[in-house]
This record gives sequence, C-alpha cells and structure tokens, in this order.
Amino acid sequence: MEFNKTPIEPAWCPGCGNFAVREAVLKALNDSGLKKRDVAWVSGIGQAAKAPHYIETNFFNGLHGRSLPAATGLKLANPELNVVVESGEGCHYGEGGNHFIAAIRRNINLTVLVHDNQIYGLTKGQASPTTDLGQSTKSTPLGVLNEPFHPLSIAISAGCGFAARGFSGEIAHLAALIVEAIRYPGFALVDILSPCISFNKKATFASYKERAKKLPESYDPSNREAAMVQAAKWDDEIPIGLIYRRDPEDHPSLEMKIAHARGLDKPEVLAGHPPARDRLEAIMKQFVY
Ligand SMILES: Cc1ncc(C[n+]2csc(CCOP(=O)(O)OP(=O)(O)O)c2C)c(N)n1
Ligand SMILES: [Mg+2]
Repeated sequence: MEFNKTPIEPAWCPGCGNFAVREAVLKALNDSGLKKRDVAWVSGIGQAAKAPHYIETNFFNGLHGRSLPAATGLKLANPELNVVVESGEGCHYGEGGNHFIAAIRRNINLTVLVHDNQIYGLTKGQASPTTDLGQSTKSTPLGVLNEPFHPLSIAISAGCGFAARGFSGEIAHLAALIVEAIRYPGFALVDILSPCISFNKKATFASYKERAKKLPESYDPSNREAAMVQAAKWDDEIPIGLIYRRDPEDHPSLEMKIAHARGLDKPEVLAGHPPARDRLEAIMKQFVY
C-alpha cells in the first residue's frame, strides 16, 4: 500500500470520529492510485487539523483558519500536485470563514475535508459556527444565539462546483466521496459529520447515525435547485452523499482560468524553475528606503 498510518500515536480520545475519517482518507488515497509525491496535505489548528500528522504524506500545518491561503499558494506554484486541505469546522467556517468563501469564488482546485463535530474540540468545548441554535456550551451558557452556518448551502451559493457530505460512521461511502472530490478539477468540499465524544454531548455518534441518510441512486447532483434543497436539510434527516456537482467544463478552475488568460493550454508549473533573481531584486528594491 502506498499510503499508511505513521507510527505516531494520535492525540485523539479513544472513540473519536477522527479515527474513522483517517481510515476513509487512507482508503481513498490507496483506491485512487496516487503516489506520495503527487499529493500534499495542508491543515490548520485543531484536533482535526492534526490528521496529516498521522498519515504518510507531504504536509504543511498552518495557522488556525489559514490553511486555504497556504494551500492556494502551494497549488498555484505546483498545479500538478493534488492538494488536500483537512481541518475542523471551526478552522474552516469560523476563523477561516472568509478564506473559505474566497477560495470557492476563485474555484481553486483543492479538495477540502472538514471534520464537522459542531464544537471547538481542541480548546475543550466552545460553540463553533455549526453548533445547534440554543445549545449550551462552555462559551454559550445561555445557549447558542447565532444562526448556525450552513456550509453546503453557503458553498453552493458562492459557486462551489462539488459539494458533498459524508459521515465518519460510513467509512466506505466517505472514502468514495473523497476519491471523487480529489478527481474533481475545481474546489471540492466534503463536510464530514464526525462526533467529538468528549466535548459535544448533543452531536453524538448515535444521533448522527439515526439522522444521516444516503441520497437515493436516482438523485441527480447536477440539478442546482434540488441540491440547494438537500444542502439545507438539517433536521431528523441529514442527507449524505454528493449533493451538488457542476460540470467542470462549464466551470474552469483558477489555474485553468489563469492559463487561458495567458494563452496557455494548461497551468504553468512554477515549482522547479530557478527564481528570477534580477526581477525579484528589482521588486525588493522598491521597498528599501
Ligand atoms: C487565530 C486563532 N484563534 C483561535 C485559536 C484557538 N483555537 C485553536 S483550535 C480552535 C478550535 C478548533 O476547533 P475546530 O477547528 O472545529 O477543530 P476540532 O478541534 O473541533 O477538530 C481554537 C479556537 C487559535 N489557535 N488561533
Ligand atoms: Mg470542531
């Protein structure tokens, strides 16, 4: 197998949903036939953001909420890399919320995996952007007063071409979604229901298992209006599967748009080029007083 676990013991509580997400990620990587040198992982800060420490891959561990800017730079410098961004919902939708929307609007070709446990797990139980309205947490003793962030509805509205939801209790189903997301040539989001067993006593494995329902075979993910209906469902039933997929032919990625604007057929690979020192020095001189 090309991709394995690292020997590092995860700093996750026994029973955490993150272990199952890691299984799905490893299955997806091995099923996809990718080589290690073709893949780079970027994460932020949080329990979920530790995920790349525990799989054998190239990775960059950035700041909380700042994984997408680092991933954007990496992808633009080397568009041949498959860049996967993996972090928690606090990191992506809270501190990194504006980067999330900006990256979707750019349609940079990234795979974005969000472990959504509806809580700030690492910092021990404050409300996150997806914590349920009214839920009492360490930072919301009167209950959450803000309308929760609806990641899939927001992503699709902002122009996301691939929006899916998985569940850490359905490893094979989640792995298949991750394979499709990696293959999609544009911004691909997989929001993953994944319980924090220590700090969220409401969003439990049992409650997700009861509510997570696979979309039927007959469901057509290319229908944007139908996708908006499924994306907004968050009640007794939470649909899981590929909710929206836009034909990438009609929706080119940022790298392709840049290439086309410059009259090229495919994105230029900057990585490996020797730096143009004279031009760089001329730019730097402008900032010297
Ligand atoms: C800019 C900044 N704000 C806040 C923090 C503190 N902090 C670290 S992780 C975290 C929340 C993590 O929650 P989430 O991203 O949902 O990941 P989880 O631990 O639940 O997997 C916070 C608030 C920080 N490190 N940097
Ligand atoms: Mg979280």
